[in-house]
Amino acid sequence: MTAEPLAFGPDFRWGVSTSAYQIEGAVTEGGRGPSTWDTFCAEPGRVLDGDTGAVACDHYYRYAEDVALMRDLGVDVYRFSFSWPRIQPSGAGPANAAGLDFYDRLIDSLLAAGIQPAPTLFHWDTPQALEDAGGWTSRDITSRFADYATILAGRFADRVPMWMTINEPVVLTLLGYAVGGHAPGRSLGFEALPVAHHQLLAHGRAVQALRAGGASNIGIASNHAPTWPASDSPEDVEAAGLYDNLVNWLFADPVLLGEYPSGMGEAMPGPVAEDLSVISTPLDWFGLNHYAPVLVGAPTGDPDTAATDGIPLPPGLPFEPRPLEGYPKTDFGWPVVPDAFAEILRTFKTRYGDRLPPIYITENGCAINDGVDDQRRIDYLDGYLRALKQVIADDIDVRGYFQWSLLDNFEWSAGYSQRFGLVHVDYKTQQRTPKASYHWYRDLITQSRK
Ligand code: PNW
Repeated sequence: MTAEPLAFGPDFRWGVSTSAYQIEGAVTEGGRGPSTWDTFCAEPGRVLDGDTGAVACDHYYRYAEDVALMRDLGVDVYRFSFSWPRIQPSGAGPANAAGLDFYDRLIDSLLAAGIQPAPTLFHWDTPQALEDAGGWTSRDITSRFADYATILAGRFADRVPMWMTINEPVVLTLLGYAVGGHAPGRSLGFEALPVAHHQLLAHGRAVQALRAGGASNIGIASNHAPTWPASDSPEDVEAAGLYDNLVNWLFADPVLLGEYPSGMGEAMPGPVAEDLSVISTPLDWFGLNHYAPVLVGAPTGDPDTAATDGIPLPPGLPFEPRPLEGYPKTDFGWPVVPDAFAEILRTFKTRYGDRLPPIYITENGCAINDGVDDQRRIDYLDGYLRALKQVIADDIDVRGYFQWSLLDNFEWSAGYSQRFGLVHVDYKTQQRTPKASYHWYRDLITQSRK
């Protein structure tokens, strides 16, 4: 059986994604201040094998080699993130010149290689000093974030053609503050809801600050996936619906509709109605990160039925994630379900209609730990891109796809055990070796431009 060749039109934008803490290293250099992830990694038992991002891929020093890898790959766009504690070591006050200089060098070398820089302002590395003052539980951080956005626009708006504010506010809320599996490691349960509101408000304020500073073409990078009920029982359907509101619509509705899903606004702090008008400041595009669907049922009280990736969930939750069987799995244990990718895109179209701006896929990829012979990554990408192509043919306006990730890198609480890269990294020598999937992706990009 030979499938039709996979190609997209010549205008479709191809990219790769990374984030600062996951690749840069050099955490005490160039005047960088500590972030919550430096602190979290130093706490015993938080990250697998005690790994940290102290060196990571040494990208701070090897960025030129990484830009050359992207040039040879042929991507149009590179999505990376600014490290807030490199730009403002304590999260407030004047910019750190050496931090800005690093991103100048990176951005200029990307432009020289014909690659558009597409930075994210915040990918989870909160300056520790801000965390000490309450972090994302405190409304004050939204003012700090707006100041930070102003600094970035002032320095880079002349050269950066595409911007995004915050990466996956849902993951910082749930893993960072509700269950504590990510930095800052807090276990607030439902008390973490203000963290969602403050990130959304920070997003809206940053959009306004970026535009005021001359930046344009602004979006967000939000993680979304279908939530499937574990059975047809009314209890499971209700539990899955709740979970769906919490992980998907709590984050997308305020941005795209200017409202919270019903009942959820009341749980939020501050002048919520006023805030929603800032949060829904129109975007030029919506960035969607997608990995895998989630199966959810009503709580059984049996700790063995819940799939929590080893993170203990607070007791008394009204839902319970369950293992999704019957699909191949990546080495991280995430199910491979290309149809779910199509489903979430169609759901966005149905839910938001004309209020949905053009979409970019700002992350998609898989952990496959097979070294450079990563045929299983090629199979994953092929399946997900075929699903995407079908959705585009059905008239959903998706303008680009940014694969996660260019390099194997620091996979948060899983340390270096999970490899998402198109390029293999030997963490002892820092040697980069393109994998089979890198060559496959390059050929796909070439084909699509014909
Ligand atoms: C994203 N989940 O994180 C992040 O944006 C990346 O930094 C990360 O490396 C990548 O996906 C792979 O994990 C996620 O639990 C973390 O569903 C957790 C989930 C999804 C995405």
